[in-house]
Amino acid sequence: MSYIKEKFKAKADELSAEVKDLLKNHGTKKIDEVTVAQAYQGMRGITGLVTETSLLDANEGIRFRGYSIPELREHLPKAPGGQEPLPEGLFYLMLIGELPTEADVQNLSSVLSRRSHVPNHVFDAIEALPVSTHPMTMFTVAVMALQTESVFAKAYADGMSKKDYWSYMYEDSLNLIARLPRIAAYIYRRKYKNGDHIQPDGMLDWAANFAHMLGYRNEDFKELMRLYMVIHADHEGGNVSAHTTHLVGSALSDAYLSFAAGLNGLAGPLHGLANQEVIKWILDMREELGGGMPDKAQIEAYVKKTLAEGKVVPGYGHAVLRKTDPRFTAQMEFAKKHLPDEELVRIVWLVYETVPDILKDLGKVKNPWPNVDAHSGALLVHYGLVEYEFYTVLFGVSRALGVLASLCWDRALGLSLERPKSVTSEWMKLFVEGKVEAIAE
Ligand code: HAX
Repeated sequence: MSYIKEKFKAKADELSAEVKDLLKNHGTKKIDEVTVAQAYQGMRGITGLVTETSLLDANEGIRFRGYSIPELREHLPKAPGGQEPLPEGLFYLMLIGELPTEADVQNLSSVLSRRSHVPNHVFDAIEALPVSTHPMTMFTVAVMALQTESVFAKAYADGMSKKDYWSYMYEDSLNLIARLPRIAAYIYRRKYKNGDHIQPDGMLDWAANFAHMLGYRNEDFKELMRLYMVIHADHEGGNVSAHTTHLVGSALSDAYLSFAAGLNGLAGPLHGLANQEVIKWILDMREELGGGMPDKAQIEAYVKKTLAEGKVVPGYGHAVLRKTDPRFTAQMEFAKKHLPDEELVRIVWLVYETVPDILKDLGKVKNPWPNVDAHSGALLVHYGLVEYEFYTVLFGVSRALGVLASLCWDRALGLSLERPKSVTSEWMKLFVEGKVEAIAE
């Protein structure tokens, strides 16, 4: 067993014992109550999930095992000569709960490189789809095709014991993370570069190799990919992609089945697809205004038009956050350092100065501030990655790090099949009239 896997097992055994005690001594203690509005309105604010890898604060933003994004940028190991954190290090942190050393990160980089072979039938499955297919659909199909490689599914079919679930989930998770950049790059080169594919470079770290296979040689773009893969990796457990992966995994579906389900949620415009919607919205605005840099009044008018058409302003708002997303700020800092004069970036900043006041004036938007998706497209366009339908695939590759680390923990802690109770509107009406009692199991 690899030393990282052994370390994970030791941590998992320790926490499993603590959770057993928690359940034995405090299992009936209430942590929340549920209102009628919460049942209808997306269960906002109900604390009903346990996710070890990260925790979101409405005002402060995300912390991964206690570390904020600025702290990750400071403390996680970097590539030689680089300044952005390596995503392998974040994966280690989410899995083990401790900051990795340089050697830990190098070890993970080479493990991922060794496991990155993708069988041909996965590429055949992608090729079977029309080139016009949305990249996220190709990506999910490819992950499903890769499910043939699940060691968890094979071991389950052979009758594995419950105590070994974590081990096979760990192997599947590492194998899947290792293979995703190759699959994503294949989709990109097939759809946008006439199928002119680029072989992996085993000497590069996970994110730099991804940039290389996409066809980008620029060192700053590699740095952007490292940062991008870190900041999109996890956002605690209740967001659609994380929750879906966890939910499907709770049926003992393997990592491939669970992650593919999560990707389908990420592909929705209110979640991960918002990154393509943002840049599309900005480019449409620029075109409608005749090209060039718009002024604040023009942006204001365009935002009001978007709202009048009954649409949302993409990249703004959040179900939990109530301040500017630190993932937006991290990208803004990157842009200030590397590409302060890029016109699209300056438009993003002017939109940031304009949109929050307009959303506040609507009186119903709980968070008028930008989220992670408001900035990412402008950075990618600068380096030449202009094919915005691909952006959610980048998000998906990164999201694998968080949701798969979580799946390892789910199986290590023996978390149960997820099965909350639902009621009908008929029941709800009787309940508010006092004709039926609240259901407590
Ligand atoms: N533009 C216009 N109206 C907005 C809005 C926005 N950016 N954000 C929220 N609202 C509206 C809602 O549509 C809702 O209107 P109705 O009552 O008429 O239905 C009202 O304000 C209250 O919504 P809320 O409670 O503030 O927000 P929710 O928790 O319901 O939804 C969303 C959170 C992120 C879905 C929402 O803010 C939104 O649609 N934003 C734009 C899409 C987007 O950027 N999504 C990405 C989010 C981050 C993420 O997951 N990235 O992957």
